[in-house]
Amino acid sequence: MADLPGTVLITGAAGRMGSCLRELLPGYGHRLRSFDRLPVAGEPDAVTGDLLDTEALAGAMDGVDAVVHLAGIPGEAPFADILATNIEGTYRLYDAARAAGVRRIVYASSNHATGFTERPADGGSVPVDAPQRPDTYYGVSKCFGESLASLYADRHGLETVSLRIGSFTAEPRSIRMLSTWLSPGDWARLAHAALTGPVASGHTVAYGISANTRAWWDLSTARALGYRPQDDAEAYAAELIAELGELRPEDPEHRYLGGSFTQSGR
Ligand code: 15L
Repeated sequence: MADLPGTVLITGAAGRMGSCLRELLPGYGHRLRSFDRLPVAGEPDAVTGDLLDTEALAGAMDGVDAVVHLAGIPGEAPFADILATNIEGTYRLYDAARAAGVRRIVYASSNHATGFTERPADGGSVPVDAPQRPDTYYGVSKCFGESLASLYADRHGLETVSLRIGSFTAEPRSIRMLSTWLSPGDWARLAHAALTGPVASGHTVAYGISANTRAWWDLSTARALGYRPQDDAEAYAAELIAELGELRPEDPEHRYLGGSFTQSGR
């Protein structure tokens, strides 16, 4: 395993996934700096700024070895908003990192980059090299981010890891989440592995879920980074199924892994 990076910049640090990393990653020995549109209390080093603010981004990169890029719109939105924040903003983030000589970027992609993939009929898992099949403009922006990561790895030699996150919640809350859940503890394990593990051919794409018995996605590339998930949504299955019933043919995720995102209809 590679050495621990120096300062790790977390964009979207005030959000749910960022707050989890701010709490748990120092326990793995990481030194963090937060970047968010909202002020992050209690962190003198935190940078308050927008992804489109090139100057704020350049300042935030000072002395940074690796970035975990979480900032962005977390679901479907009008295309103009997705374009500005998720596409233009992600480009500006990558380019500021390149200019500052950052070594590695870990990018929060999403399972919605492949949301129009059909659920395997045999109950097996979808391989990580299945083609991109975005289910929304949001999903398209995640495909863009993955392509940008590949370009910056090939052209500029940045190490990049794109994590197709499933459903990050304290506990699974739906039948779909029995397959897609990523627990807070596993999220910290995955982020640590993505920051420190070996990156094959400059850019790695990995799904980000817990060790769910009903997993829909193959975790082999996440495991190759050193990720060892410890939680399994199955522990909640009996209770959730008693409350909600099994997946029915009319449920959107019965056919497509992206579930309701495939029906967002914008
Ligand atoms: C995502 O990408 C979203 O950011 C999150 O809010 C959830 O909807 C998640 O996917 C999911 O698929 O559950």
